[in-house]
Parts: sequence; C-alpha cells; structure tokens
Amino acid sequence: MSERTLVLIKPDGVRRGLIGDVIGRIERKGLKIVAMDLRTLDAETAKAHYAEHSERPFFGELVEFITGGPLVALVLEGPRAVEAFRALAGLTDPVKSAPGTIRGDHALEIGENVVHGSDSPESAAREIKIFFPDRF
Ligand code: RTP
Ligand code: MG
Repeated sequence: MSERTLVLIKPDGVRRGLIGDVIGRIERKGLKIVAMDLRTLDAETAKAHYAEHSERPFFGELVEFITGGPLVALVLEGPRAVEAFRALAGLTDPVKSAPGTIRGDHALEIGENVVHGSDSPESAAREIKIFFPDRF
C-alpha cells in the first residue's frame, strides 16, 4: 500500500546547499518524488502549516525562520512513506539524532534542523492540501 508524505527542505537547508544531499537520500531510499517546488512561504501559510504549535513559546521564532528564505516543498510517495522519511530525517533534536540521518549529519540546533516530514498520514493529507492544493 502506497502512502504520501509532505517534506520540506527548510530555509537553513537551502541556504547551506543541502538540496542535493536530501534529494539524493530520498532517491536512494526508493521514495518517489511526485511534486516539488522552490518557494518562500508567507506568514499565513507558515502559521497554517505549524498550527499545532500555535500556543508554544517558540511559535513566533518558528514562523520567522520558516518564512526567512526559500524552501523546497516535496510530496513523496511509497510504502509507509511517512515513517520512511521520518527515519531518514532523524529526531527533532539534531544532537540526539544518529549520524547517518539528515539531522544527525547536518545540524546541531532544534530550531534549524534542515528538513520537515509529516508525522502521520493524517498530517500528510492536511499539509499536502496546504502546499499543493490542486495537485492531488
Ligand atoms: P517538523 O514538524 O519540522 O518536521 O519537526 P518535528 O516533527 O521533528 O518536530 P515538531 O515537534 O513538529 O516541531 C516543529 C519544529 O519546531 C521547532 N521546535 N523548536 N525550541 C524548541 O523547543 C522547539 N521544539 C520544536 C523545530 O524546528 C521543529 O522541527
Ligand atoms: Mg512536526
């Protein structure tokens, strides 16, 4: 059974030249890229995407960071795609992420952890609608 997930290469990843690294890992894993776009988010879209964190103390910083430069939005498809990409990404805290994962190899700070991946098929459906409203 195939599933979809929404992935972001966040502005820190784009700024640091990690687009190719992240896409290479996705392709080597065998996940299929079915949509991809480089864009800069407006605050409204960023707040919708991170709505679950709206009451958290870091919400303002999170919105500022994610709107602070171009990012790459992708939709991936494959068996257990949500879980498969989360495994590639590593943990939210890059210091606790194992080397060999995207965050474990490339980041040190929670606030600048290179990628986003949907945390459930339900979140993926919601997020894909925000980023690619007419595509799926
Ligand atoms: P993401 O949504 O970006 O894929 O990351 P995640 O599921 O691993 O983590 P989540 O709990 O959804 O948090 C979203 C993003 O908020 C930032 N964050 N900062 N300062 C903090 O304590 C804190 N906690 C989370 C991170 O950039 C995280 O990716
Ligand atoms: Mg999350």
